[in-house]
Amino acid sequence: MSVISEKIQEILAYAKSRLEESNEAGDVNDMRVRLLGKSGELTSLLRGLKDIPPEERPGVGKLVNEARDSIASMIELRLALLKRLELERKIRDERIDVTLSGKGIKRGSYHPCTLVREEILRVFISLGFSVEQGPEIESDYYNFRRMNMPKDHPARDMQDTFYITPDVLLRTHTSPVQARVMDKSKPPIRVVCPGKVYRPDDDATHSPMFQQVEGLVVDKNITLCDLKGTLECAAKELFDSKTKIRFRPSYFPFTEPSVEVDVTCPVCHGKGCRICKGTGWIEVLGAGVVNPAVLRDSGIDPDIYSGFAFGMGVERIAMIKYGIPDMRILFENDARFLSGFKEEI
Ligand code: 2NM
Repeated sequence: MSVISEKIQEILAYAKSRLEESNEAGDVNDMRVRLLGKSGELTSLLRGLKDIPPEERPGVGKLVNEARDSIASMIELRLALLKRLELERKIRDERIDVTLSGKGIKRGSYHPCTLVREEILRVFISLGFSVEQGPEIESDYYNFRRMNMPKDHPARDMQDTFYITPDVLLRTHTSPVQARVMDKSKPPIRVVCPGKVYRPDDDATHSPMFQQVEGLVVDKNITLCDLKGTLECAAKELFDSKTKIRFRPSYFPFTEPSVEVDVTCPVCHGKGCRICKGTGWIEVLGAGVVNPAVLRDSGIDPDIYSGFAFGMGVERIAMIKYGIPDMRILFENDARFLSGFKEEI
């Protein structure tokens, strides 16, 4: 009896010291198997009960069972302690310092052409124009015929064209939008038409796809003076308030008279520099008084109404405004270039 009792005390002491050294739940579970499992020492003590005198068996059995219970509760206590320590470690190590400054999300910026297009629109909207858009795939009829350019017209060579079929093409200008506006509305008309246009040219100053903003005003008594006043006002808003403009005679089939419009160089203010090639002036758009034939084809009586129209290339204005030497830079989408434009619309 006392031998077995000593053995049990030994096992209990062993269990206590080993459990106190166990710092992982896995080790504690190994101990459970070792001490309480089928081939554990307490189990073999129970098996040995048959070899001791029958009258001693109940007492020994009780001792062994008490030892089992006490080891089981030591194991549970140890596991609970380890779990609590692990939680405390996590709370300590994984704490988020909410006072640290954030990493910051990189903010995108508008493309310079978007900035310029929206700025142009803003200026004309402030002058009472409304904005209209139309299809990029157009009919020969709206793109050319309605712009006073029948199939054999020499001016078609001025605007080399991407054809889809002989009668369907990628619009070469946004003028067809204005023809559609004249079809559906009566004067007074004041519209600006922004959008992508397509021409098969590709070099430092031409891209096969570029953006235009064209404008159209039709009302009674509209003259070249109204055109000049409107464009002078817009140029002062778009560049700077000291900007002057000048008209040079030109030719478009859809306007008569037609003009090219120069502004005083926004970089050197007329002194002469790289951008204006030393002339102090820089060409920014084409314009004119709407050809009476265009009005008539649109169902507007040219004896009662007259109009002016203008058209500008957004990329070209962006190049002038930001001193960009090659148009292709605007289409490469190199983030190092684009991220320099932080203005808001
Ligand atoms: C330009 C230059 C001059 C123009 C004319 C018309 C319309 F619809 F009235 F006929 N739209 N746009 C026009 C006139 C466009 O771009 C350089």
